[in-house]
Amino acid sequence: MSGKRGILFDLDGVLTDTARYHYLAWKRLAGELGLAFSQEDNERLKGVDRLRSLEIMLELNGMSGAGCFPPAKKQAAIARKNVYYRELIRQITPGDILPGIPEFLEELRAGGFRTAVASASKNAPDVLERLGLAERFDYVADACAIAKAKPDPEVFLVCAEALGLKPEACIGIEDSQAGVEAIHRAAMFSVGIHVRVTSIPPDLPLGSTGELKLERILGAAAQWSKHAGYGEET
Ligand code: B16
Ligand code: MG
Repeated sequence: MSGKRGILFDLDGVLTDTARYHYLAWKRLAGELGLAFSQEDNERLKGVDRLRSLEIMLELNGMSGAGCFPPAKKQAAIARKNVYYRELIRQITPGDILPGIPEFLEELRAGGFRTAVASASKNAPDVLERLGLAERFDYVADACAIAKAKPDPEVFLVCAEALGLKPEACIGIEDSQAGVEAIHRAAMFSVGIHVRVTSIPPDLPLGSTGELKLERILGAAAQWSKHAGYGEET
């Protein structure tokens, strides 16, 4: 990995903690639909897109059969969940940026890194605006234009291309298992923030965003590059 590099950020769970708002919105919908839904269940929805999230909820309730929930009813349900979610995110302010993120973004700017947001959320532009971060990234992926949801690598590959970088010149930061798998499949170095590992572990697991320090990440990525056959660090 030499020359220009990119750092690709997930949004929900990395730049800010919207997981609790997603949980509250899903919980409200579940209550209306008579479905059981716990905080533990919510872990499985992290990084997963809206429709797939509903499908997981239905599966957990033994209602995955096609007859149980026709497509139109699914669309109506996820639209309603989004209305509830949007009500909740109105309260987001710059004070909701997770610890260490402003300092890390400064480090990246000073070091000449390119940055992008690789989120599955169609609400990402609104959330970034509310956080006061909309202008801080070189590129924000449009979740509406991403055909294949995480764990597919598409959103990370789209970000790398938009930054004019090869995948191996990029580092992805994620809080979800689906996201880490997507970074892995994009052939990028992955940093995990408090990821509950169920299959693929992040290349660098961290406990919180406060641990995002450029020197540590680059050191670990350099080791990884050698193993992955991308050559020496410059
Ligand atoms: P929306 P990320 C993901 O965002 C969330 O983790 C996930 O829980 C949510 O269902 C998904 O966005 C879609 O969000 O309903 O707002 O389009 O973690 O990829 O930034
Ligand atoms: Mg996330």
